[in-house]
Amino acid sequence: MTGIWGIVNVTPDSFSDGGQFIDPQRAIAHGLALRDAGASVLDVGGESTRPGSERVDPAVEEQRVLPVVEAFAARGIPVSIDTMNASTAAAAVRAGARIVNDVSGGLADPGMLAAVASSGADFAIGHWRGPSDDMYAHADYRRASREVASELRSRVGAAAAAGIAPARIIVDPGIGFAKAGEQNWDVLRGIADIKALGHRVLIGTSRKRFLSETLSGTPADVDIERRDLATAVTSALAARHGIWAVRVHNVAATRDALAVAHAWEG
Ligand code: PMM
Repeated sequence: MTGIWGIVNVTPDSFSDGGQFIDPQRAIAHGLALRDAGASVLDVGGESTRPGSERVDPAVEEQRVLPVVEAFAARGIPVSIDTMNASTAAAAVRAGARIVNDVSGGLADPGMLAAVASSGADFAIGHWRGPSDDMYAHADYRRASREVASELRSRVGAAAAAGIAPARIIVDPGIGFAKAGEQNWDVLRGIADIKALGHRVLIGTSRKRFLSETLSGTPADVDIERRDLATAVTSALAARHGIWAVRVHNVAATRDALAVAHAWEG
């Protein structure tokens, strides 16, 4: 069964829900609603990684996320902390997070791998080629899924060398990160290359720009409802391809899509 990670962005500027949940009480209420809708993990983030965004001071990031992580952990809800900062990752695990989700796979902060190793948390390694402010400068691939898989393999090797047991590692091809338009579809078409790494695979397509581009045929954004419908379809296809979990904003839509996909599979 494909799991659902519900996104709780405690940020003023995330890609599609920026500013809605910057107040911790609203973020907590939102996360609880996502849990009730069927999320198996709540993924809490305090720094936007949308294209062009700037880095956030780790102290500000911690202020945003720690009360939210604590509130979910106190209710026994599995929490993932979406951060590129080792200090935030360590603090969030102390506050109860069970998974560190680093979209940079440990590349952004040289202290990340050691922090995760000693924390005992699971580690979601995202494929990444550089900070969001100029990530499209690195969007150059011949065989996208092969290159993403081979770069992820080297990050998995670095994580294992730092003492993170392979069973604790999750891999994520980083949809939208240093990948433009069709390159994202190339990665998804070749998802078998990512699965062949032998780890749990997490995918985040939710509301991303490449879906808008596919629906509209132009770089213009389509509205949230259409992006959520497109995301629900990618969730169903992820289930079809044996993906371990999908990271989404609209948990209810993906829950329904997965129920239908699983019914078809029998
Ligand atoms: N995408 C975003 C943020 N965190 N984490 C993982 N593991 N995979 C992703 O694809 C991913 C992520 C950016 O999306 P958002 O700004 O809508 O949260």
